Amino acid sequence: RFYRGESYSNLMACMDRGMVAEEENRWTFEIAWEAANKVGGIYTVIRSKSYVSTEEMGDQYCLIGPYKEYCARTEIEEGPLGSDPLNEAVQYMREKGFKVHTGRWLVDGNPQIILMDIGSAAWKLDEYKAELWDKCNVGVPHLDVEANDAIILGYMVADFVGEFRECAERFGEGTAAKVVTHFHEWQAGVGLIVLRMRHVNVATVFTTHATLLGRYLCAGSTDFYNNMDKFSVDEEAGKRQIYHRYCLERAASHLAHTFTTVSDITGFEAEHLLKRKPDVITPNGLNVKKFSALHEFQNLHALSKDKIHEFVRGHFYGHYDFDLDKTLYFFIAGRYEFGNKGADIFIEALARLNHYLKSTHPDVTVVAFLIFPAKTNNFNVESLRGHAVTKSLRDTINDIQNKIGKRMYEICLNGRLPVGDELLQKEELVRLKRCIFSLQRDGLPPVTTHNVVDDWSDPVLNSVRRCNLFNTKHDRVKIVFHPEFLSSTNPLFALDYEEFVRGCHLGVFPSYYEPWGYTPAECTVMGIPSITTNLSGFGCFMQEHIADPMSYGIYVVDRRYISLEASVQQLAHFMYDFAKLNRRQRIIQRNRTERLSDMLDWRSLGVYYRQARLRALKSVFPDYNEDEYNGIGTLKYPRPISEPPSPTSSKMTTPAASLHGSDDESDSIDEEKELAELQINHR
Ligand code: G6P
Ligand code: 1S3
Repeated sequence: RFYRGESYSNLMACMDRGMVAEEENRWTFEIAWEAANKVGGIYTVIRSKSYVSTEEMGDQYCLIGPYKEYCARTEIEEGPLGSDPLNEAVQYMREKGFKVHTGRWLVDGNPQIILMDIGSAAWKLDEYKAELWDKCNVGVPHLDVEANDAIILGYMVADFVGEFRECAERFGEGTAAKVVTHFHEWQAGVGLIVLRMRHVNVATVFTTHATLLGRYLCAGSTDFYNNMDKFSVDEEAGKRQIYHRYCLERAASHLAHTFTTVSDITGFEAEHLLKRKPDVITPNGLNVKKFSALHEFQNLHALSKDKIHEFVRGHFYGHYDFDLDKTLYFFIAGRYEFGNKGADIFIEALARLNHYLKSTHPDVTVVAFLIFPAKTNNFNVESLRGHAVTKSLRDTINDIQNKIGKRMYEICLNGRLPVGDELLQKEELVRLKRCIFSLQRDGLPPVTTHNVVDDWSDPVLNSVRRCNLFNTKHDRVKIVFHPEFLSSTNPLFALDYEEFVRGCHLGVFPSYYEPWGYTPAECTVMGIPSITTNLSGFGCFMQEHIADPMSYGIYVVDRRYISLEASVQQLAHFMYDFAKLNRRQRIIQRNRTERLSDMLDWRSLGVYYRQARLRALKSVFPDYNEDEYNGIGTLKYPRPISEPPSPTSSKMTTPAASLHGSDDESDSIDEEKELAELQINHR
C-alpha cells in the first residue's frame, strides 16, 4: 500500500522488482517513437525513467518503439525477453512476417524493449489506412511519411498487445491479465486508437508532451496564451496542413482511459486545443546521481570551467584582454526554435546587459553561448585558427619550460645558480615573439564557430547584428553561437554537454513555448542556477513548490502577465543581478540550487506515472483494489533560512566575499545549519 506523503523509495523497497506485479499478472508497456531512438525530450523522459520503472515492475515492464538501426546498434543488447507470454507474442508477430527486434536497453535499469521494423509491415499501409478511414474517418495523405510510419507502428503495436493479452491470460493460471499500455505523443497514439477500435481489454494511458497545434501556433506571431479559448482548432490545423495529425492526436487523447500532460500549462493548452482536460499531470523527472562528497559538484564546476576557459583563450585570441577570473559563462541550448525557446529575448536582453556592465562593472565579462543545431558547412577557419595559434603557443612554452628545467638542473648540480640568458635563451625568446605575433588578428573574434548556411537569414545571427553584439574589445558581453550540439570529440570544446553545463555559471532558457523544459532541470540537478519562465512547465512547477525560487538560483521570468518589453527588462535585470554576485555568493547559490535535485528525481516524480496507470486500470478492472494515492502532495521548499524576504537585499546578507575571492571558499561555508532548516513538508 502506498499512502499519501510516503516516499516513492519506501514503496519501491516493498515491491522487490516486480514481485507484486507478477503475482497480480499485471503488465506495463510504454510505447514511444523515441524509445531507444534519440530525437528530443521524450527520449530523455523514457530513458531517465527506466531505472524506477524496472525497480517497480521488473520484467513485467517493457518498452516498445520503432527499430532505428543506427541507434539500436549502439543502445540495445538483442536477445529473448524475460517471460514466456512476451516471447510467444513476439513469435506470433514474426510468424505474421513482421520483423521484430527484442532485447534490453543498455541504460540504468536495463529494461526490456521491443523494436518494430516499420519497413517489414509497410506493405500493409493501404489496408491500415483504409481501416482508419472507415472506422474513424481519419484520412492520411500519401506524402506524409512521418504519419504513415506512425500508422504502421501503431498497427504493429496493437497486433502485438492484442496477442500478448491472450498469452498472458493463458499463462496467468486463472488470474486475469491486467495490461496497461502507456502511449507517448501523437506518433505513438495510433496504437491506442486501434486497441480501442478493436475493443482489446487493456488499460490505456496517453501522455502529450506538447500539442501539435500549440507548437505551430506559438512558432508564428500569435498571441497564444491570451487567445487559447478562441482558436478555431480544425481550421488552424487545416491551414498548417496538419489536420490529419491533429485528428490522430485528438482521437488518442479522447480514447485513452487516462489522459496526462507533462505540466499544468500544457494541461491548459490541451483542454482548449485537444478539448480534453488531463486526468493526471505527469511532470518529467531525472535519474539523479548523488556524489558521496557534498562538494563534488562544486569541484566539477571548477574543472569544467577550466576547459571552457581554454576555449575562450583560443576563440578570443588577439582580443583576450579580459580577466577570466571575472568572466561568467551564460548559455542557452536546445532545439532550434528561435522564438519558442526564447533566443529572441535572450539576445535582446544581452544587449542591455552589455550596456549595464559597460557603464557600471567594466571589469566583469559575460560570454554568452548559444547552442542550437543549425545547417552549417563545418567549423569556420577563424575559429580553428584561434585554437591552432594558442595551441602552438602552449606547446612552445611547454618545450621551453622543459629545456629551462634541464639547464637549471645541470647548473645547480655544479653548485651554483643560473644567471642571465642561461635560463631563457635568445633563440627561445625569438620563438616566443613569433608566437605572440601570430596571435595578432585584423578582424573581430567571430560570433559563430561554424559557417552557417544562409547566414543572412539565420535568426540568431540577424538578432546579433541588429543588437550590435560584435565582440569588440569594449563589449562586456561576448557572443559565441555554436550551431551544433556539443560532444567530447568536438575539436574546439572537447566537452560533452554535461561537462559544458557544469562549467557554466548560468543557464538562460526564457522559453515562450515549453511544455516542460529539461534544460533548466538538468542545470538544477548539477547545481547550476538557471533562468526559466512562467510559460514553461518546469518554471511553473518550481513556483508551485518553492517559496522563493530565486533564492535557490531559479529565476522565473514573467512572460505571461506582462508585456514583451517588460519581460525583456526583467530578464536583463536577472542577468545583471547575477553578474554582480561575487564568487562566494555564487558558490552558496550553487549549493542551494543543487539541494533541489531530490524533488526532480524520478524517485519522487515517478508516482504520477503510477497514479495514471492505476487510474486507467481501475477503469477497465473496477474491482482492482490497490489504493489510489495522491502523488507527492505539495512539496514546500521554504525560503532558505539566511534569506530575508526581499530578493535584492538578500544578497547583502550572504557572507561577505574575501577580498581575493579565495578558491577554497566552498569548503569553509558552513551551510549545514541551513540544510537542516530546509524541510520538505508534505501537505
Ligand atoms: C567551485 C570550486 C571552487 C571555485 C569556485 C569558482 O566552488 O570548488 O574552488 O573557486 O567553484 O566559482 P565561480 O562561480 O567563480 O566559477
Ligand atoms: C517536448 O520536447 P520539446 O523540446 O520539443 O517534450 C519534452 C519532454 O516532455 C519537454 O521537456 C519539452 O518541453 C517539449 O518540447
